Amino acid sequence: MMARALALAEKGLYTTTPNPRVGCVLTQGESVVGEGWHEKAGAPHAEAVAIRQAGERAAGATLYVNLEPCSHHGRTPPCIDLIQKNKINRVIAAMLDPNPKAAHGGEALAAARIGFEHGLMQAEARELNIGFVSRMTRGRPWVRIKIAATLDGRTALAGGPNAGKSQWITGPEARQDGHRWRARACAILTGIGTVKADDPRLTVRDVATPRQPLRVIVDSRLEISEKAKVLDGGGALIFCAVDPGKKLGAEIQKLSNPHGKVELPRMLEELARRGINELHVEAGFRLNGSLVREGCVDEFLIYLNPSFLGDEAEGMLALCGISSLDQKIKLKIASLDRIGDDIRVLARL
Ligand code: AOF
Ligand code: ZN
Repeated sequence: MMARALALAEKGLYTTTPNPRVGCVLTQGESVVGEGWHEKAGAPHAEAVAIRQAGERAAGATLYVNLEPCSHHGRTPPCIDLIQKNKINRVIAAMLDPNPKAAHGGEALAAARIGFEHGLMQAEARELNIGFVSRMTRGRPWVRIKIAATLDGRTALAGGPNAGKSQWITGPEARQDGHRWRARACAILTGIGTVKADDPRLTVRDVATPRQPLRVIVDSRLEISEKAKVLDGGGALIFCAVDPGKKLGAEIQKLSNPHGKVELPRMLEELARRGINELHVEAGFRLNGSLVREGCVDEFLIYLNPSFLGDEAEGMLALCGISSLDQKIKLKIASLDRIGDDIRVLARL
């Protein structure tokens, strides 16, 4: 039943931001009497949808949900009130709610003598809402750097007439898979180097989604051209380290560090403040390296194409100052898959 609740929650993978992905199943004995999932902020919570579907059969039912029912009046009324009113007998949550404004619904239910337990499939539940948990507990998004590289770790040509060219290293299946990861992100981040070299749109195209992530550009000296495709349609957000003298049809925010660069950890706090749970980075080796050096990265999504470009081509990460093997940046492989002719590695710091 909890696996079903998680599968329902996943239907909101592309849409619930800034809210968590939540699914709910109501049962009477062995049979399911109601199901629901949260579609988007402002829409009913998963519990409310499932209870409505169950109607009179909600009384005496067991409720499975991947997140502790909320105790607060937010955009919708508290789910614990609905649970009590509908005489649910027992509530099983995969995990407690890390949102301090909505938490402790379980305690309130127990006080009202409704059975409450949590911990069933907790690891899967945390994984599904990894960005929401990160924002609530650390005040920053979960940061995922996506890289497409050759087997020798090269991401673009470095010199010659095609310097900076990186389209395309991986095959169409891997590129479409990359768009699915873009779609689930709340924001997509790149640097001015990539804007100049590739002129990317940073939109989700290869998969169907009703929502486009926020586009964010790190551009310390505010060098971006007003014709850059990433600015098309407006709504982008640029972080810079100089006083913005020009208008670009995008929001510009100055966040400078003493080196005249964008203060990256503060940028993450700022993105969290704006409700960004998962941040998807598609940048070049310079910004990737700065993010790693400043402790701003949680995981790498790396697509490896079975080819070589050789040592003169650009690498993945600018990491100066590693002089002993003890200093190497160690990762744990979270998953390993074949996507078309390429390999996909998800590795965590
Ligand atoms: C959801 N969907 O199914 C559940 C949530 O301000 P609101 O009303 O949108 O409430 C959002 C909070 O409610 C959310 O951060 C989480 O703590 C809690 N539970 N949220 O969006 C749901 N059950
Ligand atoms: Zn709720």
